[in-house]
Amino acid sequence: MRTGSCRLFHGAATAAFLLAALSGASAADSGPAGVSVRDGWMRALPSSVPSGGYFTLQNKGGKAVILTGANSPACGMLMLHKSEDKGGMSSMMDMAEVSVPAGGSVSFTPGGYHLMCMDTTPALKPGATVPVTLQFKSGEKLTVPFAVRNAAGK
Ligand SMILES: [Cu+2]
Repeated sequence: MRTGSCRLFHGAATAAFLLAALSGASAADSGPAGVSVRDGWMRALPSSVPSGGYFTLQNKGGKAVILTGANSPACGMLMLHKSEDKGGMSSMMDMAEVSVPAGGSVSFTPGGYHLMCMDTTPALKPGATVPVTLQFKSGEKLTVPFAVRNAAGK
């Protein structure tokens, strides 16, 4: 019965891990199942100028997720924006929600959806890493590190 006991042990180890993860503070910020963030970064600009945050939100889960907001200790306020080109004039709109379909992804890029970091703190300096927490309509949150780059995006 070697296999049986091995499986038993594995099950116990998994349960212990899950318990540890659930009781840990970070577990509450692990986001909806299957949802992850890739290539998160924020552009540091001279103080008091709003800074953009960019990333790709991937949803490998079985149902659509809806992003409703974001926050970061590096920003007084972190807003969901979308840049739009209207007759050669670029403008930004506040977005109340951004939906990511099941099995899909949404890219936040300069010129499209982006995060807008208002009232930046000194933590937002090139070379640093700042945490960003994404909030979903389900009430779940996902906290990920964003790299801070300079005005040129490097
Ligand atoms: Cu903006």
